[in-house]
Amino acid sequence: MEQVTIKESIYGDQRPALEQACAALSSHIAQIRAEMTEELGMDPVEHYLTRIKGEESMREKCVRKGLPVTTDSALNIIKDAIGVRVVCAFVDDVYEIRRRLKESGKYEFVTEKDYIRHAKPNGYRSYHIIIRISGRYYAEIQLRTISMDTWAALEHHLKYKKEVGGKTELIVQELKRCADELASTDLSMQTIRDMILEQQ
Ligand code: 0O2
Repeated sequence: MEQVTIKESIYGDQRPALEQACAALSSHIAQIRAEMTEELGMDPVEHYLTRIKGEESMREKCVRKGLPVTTDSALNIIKDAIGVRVVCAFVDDVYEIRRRLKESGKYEFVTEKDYIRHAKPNGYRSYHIIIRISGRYYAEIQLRTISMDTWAALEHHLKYKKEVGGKTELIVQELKRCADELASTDLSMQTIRDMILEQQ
């Protein structure tokens, strides 16, 4: 008789609790979004996504980091089993959402990386926060603007393509130039929004 082997989840028996923590974080972001929409008279969030890192992707990350492929590595050493990406219209909204998350006092802020004020050498911009929920699960929150998100998606896509004809250096330079131009456009858009708000 054919034997079917069911692979155990890398999250062990923690998966339902992890999903609950992810759902609670998602509702909190929805609540912040609703409050800000009410106050600003416009929705500051273009879209947001929450996810539990896929089984294979988590296993691959453990291997890539030289860690044993265990529930402990997945939940306690790697800190993005829960992931949230909030894509905002304007740069100020990124910092405002960060402030509201922090001031809610609901989470322990473990690390923060401001790749907006300090872009990565390749031009990557985003605000990353690792939080701990109820002293148990880690989550990575990425906050960024639409332009930053578009650039990251494109760069991610290109990273996996083979460069043809030794043009790698040029591609890297051009990507960086695009990232800087988008950042400058973000600043102009923010200034326009500030002027509109002042007029109102
Ligand atoms: P995935 O598959 O998207 O989750 P970490 O690797 O998380 O332990 P690191 O690299 O110091 O630690 O974290 P960092 O810099 O905060 O980056 C975490 C995530 O941000 C990455 O997750 C990417 O999703 C994204 N990111 C960081 N740098 C870049 C970049 O240059 N380009 C793009 N497109 N995305 C980036 P993972 O785990 O690498 O991958």
